[in-house]
Amino acid sequence: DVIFTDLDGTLLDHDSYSFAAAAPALAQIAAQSIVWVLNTSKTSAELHPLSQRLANPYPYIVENGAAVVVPKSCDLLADVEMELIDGARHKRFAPHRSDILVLLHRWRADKGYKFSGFSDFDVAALQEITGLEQADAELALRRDYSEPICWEDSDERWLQFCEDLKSAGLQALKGGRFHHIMGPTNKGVAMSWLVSCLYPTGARPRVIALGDSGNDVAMLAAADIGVVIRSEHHPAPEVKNPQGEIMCTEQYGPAGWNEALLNLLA
Ligand code: 2M8
Ligand code: MG
Ligand code: MG
Repeated sequence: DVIFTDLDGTLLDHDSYSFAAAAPALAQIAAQSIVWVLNTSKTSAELHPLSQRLANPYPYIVENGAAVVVPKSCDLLADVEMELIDGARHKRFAPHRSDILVLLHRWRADKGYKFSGFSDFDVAALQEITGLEQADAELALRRDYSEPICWEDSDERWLQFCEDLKSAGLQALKGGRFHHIMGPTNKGVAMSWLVSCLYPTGARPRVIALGDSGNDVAMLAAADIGVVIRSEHHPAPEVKNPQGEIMCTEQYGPAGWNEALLNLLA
């Protein structure tokens, strides 16, 4: 097996960001030496300490499929051409955030859309909305490829805004709290690319993916087993036309993650 997992609301509790409830399944993954890949909305800056806290030595996928990042300590994908950013190697699938911000701020000025995004927040404001610790909020603000926003306008204006995004080759993906404005990629695109790099020939392992929100749907649909993690905060996203099997957990967040993986790896 190979595992791809979302973090917030999935392996990490939506409010406390704790993964304590997933400890038994994490131990099982380590015992079986299973390759497991973090596939998240979070930034490369956030993933650097977080992957260490989780004792995960593998590449990770950041900002909703915007890039696969191979940290300095990991020697996988050595023969793949990548950009070197702050000592880590990035395979990029999306435009830079600076290009996205130019458009968003122009539209807000010209068309009067009402929204606020990470570029409007300071560390304290982001902590207030997300409950992140100060150091973690600082890292979440260091974004390379996407802009999470809170929409403060009507549903009708939202549809208009989505049309504008589309004409510019951009899209909005729904995370647990924010709409992520980003280029034409997703967690499924980056996952499939990484699977074909890790297993270029012969039999591929079974691909298990776990996630709780709309931004996870493409990853869940592209997996052999897509696990929808139940949320206390929002309804389960609908996974249309899955390539494999879809299952939903009984328990919420990391407890659901633990439940699903202990069953699947038994
Ligand atoms: C944002 O992502 C979550 C993921 O679902 C959301 O949309 O609610 C990201 O900006 C991420 O960088 C940050 O760590 C997280 C904190 O809740 O929020
Ligand atoms: Mg999530
Ligand atoms: Mg996420």
